[in-house]
Amino acid sequence: MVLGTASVVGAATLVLGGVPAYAAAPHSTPASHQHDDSLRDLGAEYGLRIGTAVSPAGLQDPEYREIIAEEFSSVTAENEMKWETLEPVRGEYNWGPADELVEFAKENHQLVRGHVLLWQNQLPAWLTEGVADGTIGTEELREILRQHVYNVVSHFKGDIWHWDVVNEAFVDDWETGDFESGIHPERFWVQHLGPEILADVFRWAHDADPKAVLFYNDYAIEHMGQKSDALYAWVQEQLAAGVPIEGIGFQTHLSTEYGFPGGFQENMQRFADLGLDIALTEVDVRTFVDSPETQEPLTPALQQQQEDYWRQTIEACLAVRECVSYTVWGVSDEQSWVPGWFTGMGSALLWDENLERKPQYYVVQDVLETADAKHRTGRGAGRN
Ligand code: 9MR
Repeated sequence: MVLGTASVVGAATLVLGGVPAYAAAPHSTPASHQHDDSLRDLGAEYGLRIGTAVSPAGLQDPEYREIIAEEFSSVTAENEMKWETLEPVRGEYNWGPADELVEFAKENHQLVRGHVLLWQNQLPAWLTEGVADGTIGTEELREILRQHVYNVVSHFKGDIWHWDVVNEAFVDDWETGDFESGIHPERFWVQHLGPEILADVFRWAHDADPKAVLFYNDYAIEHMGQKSDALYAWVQEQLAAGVPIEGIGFQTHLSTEYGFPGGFQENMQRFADLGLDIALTEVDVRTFVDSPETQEPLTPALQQQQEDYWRQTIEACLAVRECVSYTVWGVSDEQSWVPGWFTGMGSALLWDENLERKPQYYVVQDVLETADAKHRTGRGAGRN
């Protein structure tokens, strides 16, 4: 992801300002919310899978495992299906960590979202260095990619519900320059193999596992804007050309620095109306916190804003019948990617660093318990 420098500087200043009184207050559970319905059971009433990203560290910890098993009905490997982890040495695949997660999912009757086939990040050094020094030329690169897609999709064939086939290929709204098609010309794969490579990867993945549902996945496409419009136009073209794109993954990494994405529900709906499934694939809501260790929001207003954003994400998903999965990007704040990437920010998930449920957990639970019964019909009847 591209980080805004302004936000990083702003965060550092706020943290230096000291710890507010609110930071010391423990999370409280409202009396009316002390019930035991898990998110996965509540989601099941709508045909909605509730998922989480899982890391090997999480999978080793018994308390963590228990939460993942009890609360979630789908899982995504946070990093273990990415190319650098799967093939750190050319020709030598390291399936172990990903296989372990797939096994765990089977034991716990969970579906697996495969993440990710084509992405410019977390590529193995042998690949990027080979391209940079010219020892891997264009034709060979294309063949390496094709082989990788076949290897990976075939290895997991039958075990993957959704594949994030292409990840983060479009230009962001805040980037300036002449980006006619909306597909970023400078990201690794398009830079070296041209924009048509995106469609090829969908075709290869479909050949290797015709039953997996194939997704385009991205961040900052939640709101109606240039990026989501460009993606929408591109997807329409691809569908007309018979490219097997079957879903759109809205990552949904939100921050209290920005407003809630404008038109989120309508935006999901327009993609759904093209005949696509919708997934919220990496939901988290970060804010300014006291420290990376304790991750207490700096003010009650920020905490409130986070809760409000969580409510709106799950409500928007429920309101779109084609929204079949809602995945949060990790379990506890302690293992979230956020503090490492955004100085001064955190508290982005539903469990705190002690694996206690946070107020935002109860917000999501409450929406699932009280949402309009009309959302309970029809969902998931299609491809899942
Ligand atoms: O959560 C992942 C983190 O552990 C990795 O260090 C990071 C490296 O690129 O990737 C994070 O996951 C990303 C996901 O794969 C794609 N969308 C953005 C996520 C957060 O950066």
